[in-house]
Amino acid sequence: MFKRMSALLLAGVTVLAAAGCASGGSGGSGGADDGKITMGFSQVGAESGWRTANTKSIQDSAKTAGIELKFSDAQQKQENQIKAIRSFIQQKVDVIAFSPVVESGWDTVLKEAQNAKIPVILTDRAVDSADTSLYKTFLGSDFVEEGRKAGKWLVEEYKDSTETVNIVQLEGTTGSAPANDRRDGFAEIIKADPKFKVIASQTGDFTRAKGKEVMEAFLKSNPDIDVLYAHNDDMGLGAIEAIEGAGKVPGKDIKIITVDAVKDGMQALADGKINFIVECSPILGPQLMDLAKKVVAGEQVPQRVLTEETTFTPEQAKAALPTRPY
Ligand code: GYE
Repeated sequence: MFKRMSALLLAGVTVLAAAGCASGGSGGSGGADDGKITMGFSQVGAESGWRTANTKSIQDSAKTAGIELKFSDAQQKQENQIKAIRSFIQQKVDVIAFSPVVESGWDTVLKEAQNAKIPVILTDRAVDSADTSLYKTFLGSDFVEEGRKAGKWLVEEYKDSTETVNIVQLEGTTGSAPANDRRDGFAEIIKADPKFKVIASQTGDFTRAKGKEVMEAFLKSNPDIDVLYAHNDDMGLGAIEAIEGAGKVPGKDIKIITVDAVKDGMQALADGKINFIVECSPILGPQLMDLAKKVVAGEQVPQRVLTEETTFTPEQAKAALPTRPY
């Protein structure tokens, strides 16, 4: 009798252990014993075309990879992301991934995830935590390089001119990695020639509405704007409305550089309203799911995984548009 019972118990333990193993042996079980990986994902919000494409990529690839996704939209608020991460910890998910709205202020909650032995993957945006053991890897673009690419196009465009070039800048969300880095990369390149002057720079929070509003204010206080550098397509598209509203021709009276290369941006580029777009790929889902599987299995992954990106002129946009997936 005792023997039979202990055999049964042993069998039970083996099954449990196997389930634990399959769900990653990372401490979290995701509440399911079916061997499926559960990922908690805290998204920034739905502020731009880029973000919509990014969300779709993550949701679609979770399905394809057989990963159960708990998805939460933070509406561009850090406090909502912290709440979501805490709730993922409570639910004992196998892995947490998130795109941090701003760079600072994550150490406490990341420590909580670490203590709960739940691995964290940074997607798209970085944190400025000194302790890099708080996350397993960071998947996303090199935003400084994107800013440099924007600056290099400008330098080339005005290489024969000796006159001052008045630039206005629409920055992304204050304190976010892409806003900081795209500003710095651009500044690094244009500072080589004093004819380039950033005469106004303000956040448009990565949205079309804010981009329009801030550009209207720029136009009112600066009669002589030569160039707009917008940290994403959406703000650039909002600014185009403001420029047209002021009776000027976007792409001619004011040259426009943006970042992202989502469909609406590419259409405006093909139409000559934007002059140059630096690509930033939102299709991070497949790589994210791949990294998640490895991390949950306890495999080593590189600390940094970069996305490959290019740039587009109007001609290149015309050629790329028919097959552009987002
Ligand atoms: O460029 C912008 C979005 O973090 C790279 O966020 C992302 C940026 C993207 O709102 O459109």
